[in-house]
Amino acid sequence: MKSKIVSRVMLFLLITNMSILTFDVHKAKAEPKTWTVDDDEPADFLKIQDAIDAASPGDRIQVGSGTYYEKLLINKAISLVGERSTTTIIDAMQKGNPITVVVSKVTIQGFTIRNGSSYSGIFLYLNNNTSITNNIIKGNLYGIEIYMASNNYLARNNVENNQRGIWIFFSSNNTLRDNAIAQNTYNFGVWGLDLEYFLNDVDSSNTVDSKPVYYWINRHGGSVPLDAGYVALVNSTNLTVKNLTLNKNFYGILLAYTNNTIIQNNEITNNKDGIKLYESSYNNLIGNTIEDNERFGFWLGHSSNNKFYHNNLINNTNQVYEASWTAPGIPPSISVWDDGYPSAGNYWSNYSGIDADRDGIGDTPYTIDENNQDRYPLINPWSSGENGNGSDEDDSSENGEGDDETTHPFWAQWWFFAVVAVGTVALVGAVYFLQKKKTPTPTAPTLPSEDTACIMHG
Ligand SMILES: [Ca+2]
Ligand SMILES: [Ca+2]
Repeated sequence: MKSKIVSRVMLFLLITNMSILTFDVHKAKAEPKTWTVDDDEPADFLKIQDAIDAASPGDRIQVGSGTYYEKLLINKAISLVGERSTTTIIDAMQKGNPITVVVSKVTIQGFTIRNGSSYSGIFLYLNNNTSITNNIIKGNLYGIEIYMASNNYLARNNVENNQRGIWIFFSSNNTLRDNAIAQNTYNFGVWGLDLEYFLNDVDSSNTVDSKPVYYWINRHGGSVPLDAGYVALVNSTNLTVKNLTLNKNFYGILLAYTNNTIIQNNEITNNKDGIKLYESSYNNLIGNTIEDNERFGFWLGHSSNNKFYHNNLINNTNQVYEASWTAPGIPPSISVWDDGYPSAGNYWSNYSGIDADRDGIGDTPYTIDENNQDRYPLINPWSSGENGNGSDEDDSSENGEGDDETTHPFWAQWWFFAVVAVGTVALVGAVYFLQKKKTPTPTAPTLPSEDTACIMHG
């Protein structure tokens, strides 16, 4: 009986305490506070981080014009508002991320965020529902790095002169509007190993070097406009990407979960990777010039049955990367790398074979790996629309055998084919003899160590 009374008293005390606690929480939420920060005028704080440390979730921190040499850690759901983006400056002095956000429901607006050097201007990590608007972000490794963070909103930011502009990595459903991404070594990129990580809402109000971003999801039919500065096709089919100049992005063109597209006559230079295919098949990549890309010309992951021909691969650090070479568990990509003879394959600037019969096609294949080889590598770069090699847009005359037969005398063709046949027999004999002496085994290229994990790092 006594113990029953004691337990009832304890229960009463517990409930009373809980209701007081609940009341306190509600009270704190009901009255968000505004804190002020200024470097040279009266304010609550001199340093922004001191204001963050003092603030409660829901509070607003108003920062006056000035330069704040700080690395901010935002671990509360606060609003951080600068007086004016051009005059309210957060400078990390090359010592770390100017701003790291590790909680949800944060707002950052109206700052210049600079000098992270080898760190990220704004690093969003594992958070949601954060709003980054009206900032100028420069002089960092990444301008804005979004890592495993979803449902965030980025608008009207100028992201310029960073090593990388905006990078969305293993993150879903982020919305980007009117961001001007310019003069970064690599302006924009999105990466992840599942479809959900490519499902971000990036419309063409965003620009890279003043050209629209076309980040298309779930499209079936249509052509990417000629003013494109960035192209990603996600979960799409039957699209055309033609006659574009695409440079200085993480990837010149990204295809993820996309099939049956035509990628033709594009000029893709100075990206990290030229054309990246992930979980994408039955695409035709024809007549593109892929030159001087920092890492790979073509990047392939789990993407088979694509057809590549008449592309020029020139001076990319590695011409092709195939994910199964370094990522165990990913099935090899197996594709077609030529259009048969005499239409031919691709031009590879590092091809070392010869053309003894002078038909413009190398006499030995260009081997990518054991599953992929270009049987008819071009000796000279393909030029579309010129007389030399002919044009891909001009297929009817190229393949119009009927017309040719009626206009050429029979003996001319017979003579021509006889010479080719004798030459081929001689050549095959010579090649066979040489190969008996030295049989090369196809191997995947040795990759620089930083690239071995690139299936994860994108
Ligand atoms: Ca001031
Ligand atoms: Ca030849």
